[in-house]
Amino acid sequence: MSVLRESAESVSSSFPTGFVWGAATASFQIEGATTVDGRTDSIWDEFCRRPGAVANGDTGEPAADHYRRYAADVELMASLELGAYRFSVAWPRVRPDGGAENEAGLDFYDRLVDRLLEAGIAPWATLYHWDLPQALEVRGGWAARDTAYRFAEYTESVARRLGDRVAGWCTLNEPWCSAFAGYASGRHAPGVTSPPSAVAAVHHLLLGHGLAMERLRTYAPSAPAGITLNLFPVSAAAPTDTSDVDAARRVDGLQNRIFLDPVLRGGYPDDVLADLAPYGFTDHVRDGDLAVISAPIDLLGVNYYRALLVAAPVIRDPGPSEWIGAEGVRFLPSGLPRTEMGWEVQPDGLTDLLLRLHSEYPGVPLYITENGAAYPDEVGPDGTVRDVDRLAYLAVHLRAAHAAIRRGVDLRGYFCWSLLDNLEWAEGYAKRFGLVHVDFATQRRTVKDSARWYAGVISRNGLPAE
Ligand code: IFM
Repeated sequence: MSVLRESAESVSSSFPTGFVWGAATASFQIEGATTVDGRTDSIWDEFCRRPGAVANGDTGEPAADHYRRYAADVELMASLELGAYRFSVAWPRVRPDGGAENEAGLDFYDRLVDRLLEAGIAPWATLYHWDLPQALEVRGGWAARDTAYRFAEYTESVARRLGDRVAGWCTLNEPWCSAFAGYASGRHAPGVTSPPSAVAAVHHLLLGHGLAMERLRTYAPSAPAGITLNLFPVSAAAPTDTSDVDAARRVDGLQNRIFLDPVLRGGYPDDVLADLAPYGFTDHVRDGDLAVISAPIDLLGVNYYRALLVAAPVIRDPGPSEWIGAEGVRFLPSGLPRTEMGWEVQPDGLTDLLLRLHSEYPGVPLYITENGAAYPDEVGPDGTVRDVDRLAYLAVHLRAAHAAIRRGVDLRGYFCWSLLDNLEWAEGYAKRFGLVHVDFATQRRTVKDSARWYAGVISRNGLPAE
């Protein structure tokens, strides 16, 4: 029997009652309309204009034109049985140039939220998915402490307007990318290659998270709120080789613990502080900051794509690197199949990661806020998209999530990345992560087979039998 035709009778793994089933997107990746209704440039608008920064010279226009097509997109979501939709709010719409509030920008999210609620879909809002107003970058961006306070101010604007209707809040999406890809390797906006700026950005992003949580508690007190991190299981290529083990420790520190520990344990890990000492990390940490950063959160958003197998550096100082204090580390293949991003498909890593969070950072409900895969999808002559690889990817990752739940992990939801094909940052539009195919020339949407399969999972609240 084809997976797509399996019936409710064959359900073998049910998810807990009330499990949140959703899909996620981000403002700059789908909205387009970058100069409309008062929006001003974000760092990504500026970055896209740099020759060679983004594949094929792609920009935030037209993206998936969601700003204009949001109502039809909500209908599409309803047809896919989504219980929740995780979107991000564009800071440069709400406070253009990081300055005064812009009613027209807030109005868009107001309309979106209302439309979602009318369709019976819970709105989940992320406040920062990388579109910092360019004017704030000119004033130092996340390397400047002031940006954390501007972020809190912007959060207040959003929470005051949407706080009565949003069902779940994420302050930051993947601060690792904002700090290290944005300010160390420069492969993301703002394209800076300065390790001291990157470590400053880590702390100021986390401070911004803490200050934003305070505003959410005041202006949106009824919905759960937290932060979303891109977390990776990290292991040493040769577990008995002390230099591989040390390289894995450093990578785990920079990727995972540098964010988890301050938020959930109230302090930066000692080994990470030692690794980052040459870059002046602690110069940015002021009395009281960690209390703000570690105020309780209601949820931890986990974005999972793959695991990292790490070997010690063979060279030192290989140029701009995201791995400050671990420059030159090598990431080895495990020999598993890869997605179009070149990322290995490693569902067991998701179970391992969830179990680790459950045991080392207990007590916080977990949501998978992103998981998904890019494949080179095409609309066939019959008008369908037979994305068998994505369907298989989702199936094995949902099984991995279910395995973690069976072992006691408090996992409460899953948001597939992504609802729509979109601008995959520096990779441009060529990498398609959507459940729904977008023809960027015509804006025609085509529901992929994986989306129909996922709709079946949602309606059964469970996976089909293997
Ligand atoms: O597209 C991104 C998203 O914006 C953040 N998390 C990873 C996705 C795939 O690279």
